[in-house]
Amino acid sequence: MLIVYILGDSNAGFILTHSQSRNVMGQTLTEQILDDHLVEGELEPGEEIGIEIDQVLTQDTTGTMVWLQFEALDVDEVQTELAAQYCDHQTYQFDFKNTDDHRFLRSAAGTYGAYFSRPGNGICHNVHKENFAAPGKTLLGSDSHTPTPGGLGQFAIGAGGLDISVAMGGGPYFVEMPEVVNVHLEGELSEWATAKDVILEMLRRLSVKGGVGKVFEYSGPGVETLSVPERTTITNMGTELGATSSLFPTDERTKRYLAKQGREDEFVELSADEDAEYADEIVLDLSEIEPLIAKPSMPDNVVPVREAAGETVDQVIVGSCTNGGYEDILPAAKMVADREINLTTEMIVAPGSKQASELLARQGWTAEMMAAGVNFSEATCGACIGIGHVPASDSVSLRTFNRNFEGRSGIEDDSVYLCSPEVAAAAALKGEIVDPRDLADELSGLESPGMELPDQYDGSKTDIIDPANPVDDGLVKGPNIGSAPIGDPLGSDIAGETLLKMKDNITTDHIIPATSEILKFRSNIEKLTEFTLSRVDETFAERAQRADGGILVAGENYGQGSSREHAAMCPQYLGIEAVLAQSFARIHKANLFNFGILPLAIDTETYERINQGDKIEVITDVDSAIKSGQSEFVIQVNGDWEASAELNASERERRILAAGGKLRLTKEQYQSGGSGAAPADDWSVFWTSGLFSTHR
Ligand code: MIC
Ligand code: SF4
Repeated sequence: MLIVYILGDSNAGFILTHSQSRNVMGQTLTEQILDDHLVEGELEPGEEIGIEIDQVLTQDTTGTMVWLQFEALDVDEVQTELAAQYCDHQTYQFDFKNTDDHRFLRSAAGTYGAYFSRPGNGICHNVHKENFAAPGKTLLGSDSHTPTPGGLGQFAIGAGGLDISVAMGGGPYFVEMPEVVNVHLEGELSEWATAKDVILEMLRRLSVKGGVGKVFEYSGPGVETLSVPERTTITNMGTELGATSSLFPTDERTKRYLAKQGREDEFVELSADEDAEYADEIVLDLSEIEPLIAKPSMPDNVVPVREAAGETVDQVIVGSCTNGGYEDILPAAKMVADREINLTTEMIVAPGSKQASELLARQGWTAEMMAAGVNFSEATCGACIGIGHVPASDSVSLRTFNRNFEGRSGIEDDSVYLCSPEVAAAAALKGEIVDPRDLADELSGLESPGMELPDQYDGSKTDIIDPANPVDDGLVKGPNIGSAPIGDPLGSDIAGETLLKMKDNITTDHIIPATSEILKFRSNIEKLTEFTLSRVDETFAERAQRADGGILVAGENYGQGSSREHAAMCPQYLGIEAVLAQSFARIHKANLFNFGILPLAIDTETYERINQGDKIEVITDVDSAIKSGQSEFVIQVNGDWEASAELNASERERRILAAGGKLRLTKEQYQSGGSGAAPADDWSVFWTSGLFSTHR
């Protein structure tokens, strides 16, 4: 295997050479696209592969760090075919810090060559789908719902910000080759059943851990019955299954969608080979899907709407990257038009993009909804992460969103349900949870609105700034914008107090909550760190600081949810050197490596025996075990009993860990001439290929 690394002009980024596409028979669509982009590894499930990234996206709350890291890498300009910076999460700009972040992002996009979508133009996934998502291309985004354009045949993955910076510099993205699961769709959705119910059914069957290490590839005759927006609702929420990505083949409907967006020339016909082999198959008969709802406070807590019926509803919100499109709001609009929202229920529509708002306004639907008692928000993530429309205490909120993690709405002990726009609108009319089929029996003239796309998505494009015409003169940083922290190498000894023992399914919203009060510090790590794990234990950050670090212990699926690398960066800043968990969520585990924290897997018995406050010492020599490829580590608890813990890491991840994180390692490699030459120690022999030098 010939290894080639091509170094461009000074600071011009990493230039990849492609592997030859292998002549393998019977590939899934995932394998076809990955094979086309493969620069390292083999397409063997569980093996680490490196792929070339065509497009990247980033958003306001992860983007500031992405650009600060890009600046630290000292690369002159973006190397991917396309990069796009969106401002979508905190668009109300409650604090000058948010506005400063947005101005910095605009200046960085212009300086380095990315499209800039202005605050209020919409949620990254919606605006990307409308303007840039392209079948057959790879997309990496610093947001966990990046897989959304899988609904139009793009292979898209969510990752931590540092992975985005490196990909923008031209480096490959490394990920464990997922197992590809075939989701065979049969039949057609019946009246009142929607794409949201399809993905809720998947969550009901598989749980929030059911997709870890997997790609869900949809196939079968049911596919052509679903429009592109319906497909993207499904791929968007594949993230809640823990999946690496979700993917649909492309067809006439994909072509028509792209044509309506004025991008027909980007259509490519894609499908799995007929003799493709899948790791597993799930059969879903669309005609059997009924209206479903996820009860508080996990997206997999799914029951038929009829089982939850009768619960009083105080608030209803239609929006988010899952169901905030024109096609999602229109059914709700048709249902409430000429009717009145229940007087003790508030209904808010938060469009996913300005394109959606503009079309609905031009067609008169906004006025119809307003007349019915609906409030309108700008196109933003907002309420999805507790920014605005925080539910009242002891109240029920029904949302068309994808996540209902406890406290995410902005109030602890919240009661947030997830459902389709149809179920949401039905609840707003009746003031309680009701299956829309039953409401249709009660209200004369209430008919299933179905799915309707506009003739043309002819919204304005005034809110996207082309990098060819930047509007700022260099980077503009306000006083709250710090710098990208660069970690120190892990030593040989790790020991400390178990500062927190946590349960299963701890989300990144627990580790570094979003909400407006905290989000404004995303580019100021010192300040942000004060909020670390505050949702689990308010005293944590202070205790960690006093103890000068320590160890975290958790159950299954630690770090599920968001891609926010701050959930690793802040613990590292507090001196946390190891997390012992029964299992880790994919993006978060990669972020722990990227920020030099040792993720060790422990079994149930060990988890149960450890108590908060216990002193844990990793008695294995950490540095040499990482470097020698050893996976078994021994921990000693309270100097009393021992247990084994496992480091499940690729060679590349071990190297990142040993170096003190990915930013330090990448900088060293890139600045040492980009030759990929490993540092001059004995270990270098082991790493002959280097991080960016391995191309087949
Ligand atoms: C989320 O839905 O949790 C977010 C906010 O979009 C995050 C990104 C972030 O934390 O900034 C995500 O999904 O990755
Ligand atoms: Fe925004 Fe919510 Fe989607 Fe995250 S899940 S991108 S916060 S709308």
